[in-house]
Amino acid sequence: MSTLNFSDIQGFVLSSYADKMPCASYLLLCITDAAACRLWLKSNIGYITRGTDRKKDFCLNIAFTATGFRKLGFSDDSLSSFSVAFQEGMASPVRQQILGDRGNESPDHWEWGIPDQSAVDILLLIFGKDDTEVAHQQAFFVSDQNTDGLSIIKTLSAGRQPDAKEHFGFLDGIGQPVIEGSSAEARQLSRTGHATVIKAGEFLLGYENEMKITDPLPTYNNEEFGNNGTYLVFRQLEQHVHTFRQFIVKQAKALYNTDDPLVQDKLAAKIVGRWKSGAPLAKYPEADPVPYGKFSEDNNFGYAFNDMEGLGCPVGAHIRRTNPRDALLDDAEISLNTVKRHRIIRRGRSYGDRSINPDENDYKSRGLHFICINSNIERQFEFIQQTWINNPYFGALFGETDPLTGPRNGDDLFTVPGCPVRTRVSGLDQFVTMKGGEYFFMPGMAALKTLTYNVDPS
Ligand code: N7H
Repeated sequence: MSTLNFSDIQGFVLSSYADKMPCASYLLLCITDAAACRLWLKSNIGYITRGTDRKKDFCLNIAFTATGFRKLGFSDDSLSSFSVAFQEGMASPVRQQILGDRGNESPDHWEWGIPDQSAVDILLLIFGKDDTEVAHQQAFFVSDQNTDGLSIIKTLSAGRQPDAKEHFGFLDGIGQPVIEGSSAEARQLSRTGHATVIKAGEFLLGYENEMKITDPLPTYNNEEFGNNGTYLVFRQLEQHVHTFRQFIVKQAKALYNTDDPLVQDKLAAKIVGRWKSGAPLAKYPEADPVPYGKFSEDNNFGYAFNDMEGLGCPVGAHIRRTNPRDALLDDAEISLNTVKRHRIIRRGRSYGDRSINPDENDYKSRGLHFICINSNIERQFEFIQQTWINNPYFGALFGETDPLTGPRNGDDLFTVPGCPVRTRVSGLDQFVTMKGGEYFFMPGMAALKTLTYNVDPS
């Protein structure tokens, strides 16, 4: 088992900071002067939160895009040692195709991350115990005067929410892998009743991964640059809460001829794969076992032995597509081991105010700043998005995509297996819209230091 070099890893890889720091600001920055930016980094590097820090007031982390690295002087040779997806950028035509960012979700409709218009160089993540602290730190680290060789393209905030749920009303952040060697196994076990320990190399460069290899490190200045670094995926996903609610109400009426809130909640749960409380349908197929207002972080379940047909959790449900667990292949163990190569650590947070009454459209913008960590964008995040979420033939289904977040393809179907007959939900609306995003590299601390020196000699 690998021993992690905690002090060289940025803290955000190991923690979401959510318990102590419910407020966050994500600064999308443009480098206007590389030399001044290096100086800015040099004077602030001591504030970057490391894996060994136990901060109480605020945390600060940083990540770079390929355009940012280029502005800082990375040569073509250096850049070609990074992931191809990272080099090309999320808005590039190839990645757009892979991710299914088409129609009103194509980059020309985004609010940021558009090449040549609002391309981002640096992502600065600031977390704080309250909004005042975050605003204070933001003013301290980046001035509006462009004196640090940086200008602010956009500030995305994720403020405090009234409860631990996301905007559609579900508990989120339950199913997370544990990084081998991170000492988080016991905590995860006691929190969720289960811990899937995954090789560190799936989330950090420089360690062995689930393929039993240690990937070559990206280089800059020295061969070790990529050590303890990782890739961070950021997608701003707007959630249409009123549309989701309307759809559920209308479909419950059409399919079951009822306005019963319990039937409506069950249909919504079938789409996600968990009840709003967080309790998994594979284990509790009939009703939410948790009293209203309480949570369940139960993650101790599979599908192969108790719900292969999807009578509890539909095969096409969001959580079953994004982590098929032991039911991807015929053999449960091989399935589990295969799925381990396609996991991500989710670090996203909700943005925008919670809808007071989802039955009415308040026309406010809200959603999820989806962030995930993985050491191989193509094999982890992009694979989940392309091969599982967007795939119309996932799990022997036909003409269906992820009912919650998938692109609509004209058929817009969702099958809810049932006995004696299945239910076919049709006319799914678009509940989520992609608004902007980018691929970043989050370097280890020693690598960050080399960014404060001069130009790449290679
Ligand atoms: Fe998803 N939601 O809040 O309704 N997600 N997700 N997700 N998601 C999960 O198990 C949601 C998105 C994963 O281990 C839950 O933690 C929303 C993308 C993965 O069983 C809920 C959006 C991708 C899991 C949501 C969104 C993923 C997961 C159940 C978009 C990857 C763990 C709570 C706005 C590309 C599955 C939980 C497992 C679970 C929601 C997007 C991935 C409630 C609203 C784009 C891997």
